[in-house]
Amino acid sequence: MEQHSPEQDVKIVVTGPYNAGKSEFVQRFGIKPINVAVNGTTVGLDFTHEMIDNFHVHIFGTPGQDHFRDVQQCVARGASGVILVLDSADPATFAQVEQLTKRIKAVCGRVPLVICANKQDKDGALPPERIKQMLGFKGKVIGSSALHGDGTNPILVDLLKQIS
Ligand SMILES: Nc1nc2c(ncn2[C@@H]2O[C@H](COP(=O)(O)OP(=O)(O)OP(=O)(O)O)[C@@H](O)[C@H]2O)c(=O)[nH]1
Ligand SMILES: [Mg+2]
Repeated sequence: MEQHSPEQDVKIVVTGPYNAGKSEFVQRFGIKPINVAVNGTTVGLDFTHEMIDNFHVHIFGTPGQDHFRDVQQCVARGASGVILVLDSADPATFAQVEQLTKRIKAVCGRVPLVICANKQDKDGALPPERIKQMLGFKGKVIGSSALHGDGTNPILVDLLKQIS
């Protein structure tokens, strides 16, 4: 008889500065993604789920605006991995990475984190290697264009590898 390994539930949180493309990223997964937003900005959360290998992945997106910091922590609590989305063409927002990472670690602990260098399709987008260097980040920085669905899946797969 064919053997099936049991599926494993995994919660992933997608966070990052305002307007970086978090909701667009989450929208690339699952059948009917949810986005709780007002006038195009997330005020609640993004949510979707998808099977990847034997993982049933539950993907939660946080708001980006700083005054929603309590909501960010509420949405992120208990996640086993973090995708931190940046707008690669907006380096002024990179200064928020440290504070956001601290805020998420406070509720998730020291879980694997991948930086998504999003909006690679935009003129002036900095390449992932340059962003990694600017941040002094030791982990993975992977490029994507969530708008076109380019590079989003490999980022999630890479994070899942680090979790399993
Ligand atoms: N060119 C380009 N635009 C993108 C990309 N990803 C997102 N956008 C656009 O950037 C804008 C903001 O995207 P959102 O996904 O709403 O950003 P967010 O990070 O969820 O924003 P908040 O929830 O308000 O913090 C929208 O107009 C998106 O269509 C991308 O890869 N390339
Ligand atoms: Mg959003």
